[in-house]
Amino acid sequence: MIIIHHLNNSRSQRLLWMLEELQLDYEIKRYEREKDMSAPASLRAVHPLGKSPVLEEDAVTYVESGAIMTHLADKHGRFGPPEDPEGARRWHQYMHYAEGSLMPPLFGKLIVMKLGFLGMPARKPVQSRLDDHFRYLDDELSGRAWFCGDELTAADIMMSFPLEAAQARAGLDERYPNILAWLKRCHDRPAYARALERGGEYAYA
Ligand SMILES: N[C@@H](CCC(=O)N[C@@H](CS)C(=O)NCC(=O)O)C(=O)O
Repeated sequence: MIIIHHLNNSRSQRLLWMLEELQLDYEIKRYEREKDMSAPASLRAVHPLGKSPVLEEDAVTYVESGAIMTHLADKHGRFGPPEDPEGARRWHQYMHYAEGSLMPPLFGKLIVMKLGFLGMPARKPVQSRLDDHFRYLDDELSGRAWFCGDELTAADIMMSFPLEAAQARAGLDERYPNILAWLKRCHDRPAYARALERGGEYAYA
């Protein structure tokens, strides 16, 4: 049995999507963010870092979205790296890029905006870094439906959270039509809709 420790409005939503794409049985344990957006202390009883997602399967505890996705893709033989070398290269790149390159400036923007007046001098440079990413990604999606080619892979599922958050609060708009079309393709998938239904509150869809 799979148990997913799911925090509302968080990265764990994309793991529900992956589980729905794989049509697996799973149980959701829910956690509600505190007023300051942090996870409740009860999540620390599951893993010392107290972050979501956490996946438990066969008495093993998995953390880090990318590692969890890779484990699921390997185990079930679906949504992993495409067979063609270019598709596989892209898959590995985007599995890392989502958390390693795109989330840091998004988090930076969140902090800078929270700082209000104090954060003013940092607004432009942070947004300019984000715009570099959006331009690059829009170009990457030109002429291909998904990040690695013609088929949805776990790399797309990893990329969904940062790009949803970017659309909600970091200036990802109609200047980047290929990304918006890709987001729509993600949101149109029946498994995505089922994951939303099961996950509860999610501000970014
Ligand atoms: N790189 C980790 C990040 C985990 C993470 O920071 N999760 C956020 C949810 S979006 C969280 O639990 N935040 C609550 C907190 O930090 O207290 C992953 O992808 O799994």
